[in-house]
Amino acid sequence: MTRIAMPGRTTVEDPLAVFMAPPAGETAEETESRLYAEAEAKRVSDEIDEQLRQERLTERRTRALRILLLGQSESGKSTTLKNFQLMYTPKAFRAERITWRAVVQLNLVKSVHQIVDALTLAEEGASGTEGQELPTPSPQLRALKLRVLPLLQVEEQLMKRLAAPGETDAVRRGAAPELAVSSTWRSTLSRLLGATADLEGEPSIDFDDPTDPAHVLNLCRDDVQALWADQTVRVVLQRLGIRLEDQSGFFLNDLDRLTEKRFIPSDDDVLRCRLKTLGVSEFRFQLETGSGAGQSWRIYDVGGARSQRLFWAPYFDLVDAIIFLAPISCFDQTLAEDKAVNRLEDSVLLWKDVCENKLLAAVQIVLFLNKIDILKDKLAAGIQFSRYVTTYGNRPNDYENTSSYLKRKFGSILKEKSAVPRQFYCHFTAVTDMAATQTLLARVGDLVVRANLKDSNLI
Ligand SMILES: Nc1nc2c(ncn2[C@@H]2O[C@H](COP(=O)(O)OP(=O)(O)OP(=O)(O)O)[C@@H](O)[C@H]2O)c(=O)[nH]1
Ligand SMILES: [Mg+2]
Repeated sequence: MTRIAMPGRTTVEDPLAVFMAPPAGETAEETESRLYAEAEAKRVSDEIDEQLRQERLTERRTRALRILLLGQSESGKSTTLKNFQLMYTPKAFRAERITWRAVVQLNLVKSVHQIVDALTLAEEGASGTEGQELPTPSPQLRALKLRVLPLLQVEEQLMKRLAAPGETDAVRRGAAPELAVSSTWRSTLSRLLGATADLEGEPSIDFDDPTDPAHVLNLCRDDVQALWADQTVRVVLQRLGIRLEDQSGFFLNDLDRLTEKRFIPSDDDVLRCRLKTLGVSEFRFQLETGSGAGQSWRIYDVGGARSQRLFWAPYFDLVDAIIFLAPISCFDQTLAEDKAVNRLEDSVLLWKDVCENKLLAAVQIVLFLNKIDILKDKLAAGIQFSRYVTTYGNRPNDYENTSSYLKRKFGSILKEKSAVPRQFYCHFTAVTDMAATQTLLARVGDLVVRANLKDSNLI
């Protein structure tokens, strides 16, 4: 007979053991039939459990799983969303190419605009960021600059065409105007521009339309090429601290292809072009094949600029997981919306806020330390990490050391700020790298599915 010890008392009989014990004086035959009946009862009970588990599984699967993309402006949220769209709804994604064509053209012209502005500063005798003298542009270079000026009108025209009604003023403010649109406006525009689509969902483009910016771009191609290759231009940009090649939406190295009159952006162009998000956009899809078939998903992409962050909170109690993007290449940059704030510092503060937010205490966060390709280029170009991140001290100015330093920093914040302990899922990414990103996103999806099943005691 089983006895259990009760503190401060004499031992008593375990009531469950008493209840479960075989009847006294049971014959061998009775034992056999009792054991059979017990096994049968267990089988039926297991069958019912399994049935309930399957029902709960189906119920879980019909509930959409939600991922929220967070991070400062230009951290790569919309680019991550584009990867999801390319993976799961490629036809619909490609049907929007006509809008992306205009965005790529706009991005290209923006780089030309920056060169023109830099040359104007040099002509006016301005000095560089460290007080250095800027070289004086030669008459030939000045003539070249004048020849590309029609492109600034193209920029104006594209901005007007792409901006949602009423948004034009907001985006034109400031020295470096940036176009920002909401996802609803983008799809409307896509439909307006490519009024018809072929059977593959490809929009048809009227390449002969004389107002198509491709015509001016094509005419200015050689001059832009010469401008970008000019040594004086390179020195002026360098002394002004402008690294066009590290900026979002840099396409000057693809000039030949982009200035073709029949240019259609590739998937890669669409991932690399820059269009700032306004508001929140939701992408829905359902998996058709594989182990997660039937599972519905919602991905939410928000605007990351400071004025946009107030729209985040309403999504906090809806989500199953967060992908937080911190662009670690921007250690030497400041926020477009506040020149006094270092971008890396802003990402770290935002990460702290997200980790300690009570509404998100039970939400799994996956961190993407993004733009590692640009980080590598900057370090290779000799830009000193410790000059901007003084706590880095005199450690080597290379990718291995800087990236692992940042990973530790973000990891320790997660540990310190999470009310409920969380696993630290951290990946070094370049979300413009389609193949690597899509593999990673599939793994993140699996993680969310597993966490969701575990929460419901289904695994
Ligand atoms: N080279 C490189 N470019 C990247 C990477 N990730 C994003 N970009 C580019 O950076 C730009 C900004 O990315 P977005 O995805 O628009 O940034 P966002 O976080 O949505 O920005 P907001 O909408 O303003 O909040 C785009 O031109 C992207 O192509 C990366 O890892 N490497
Ligand atoms: Mg965005």
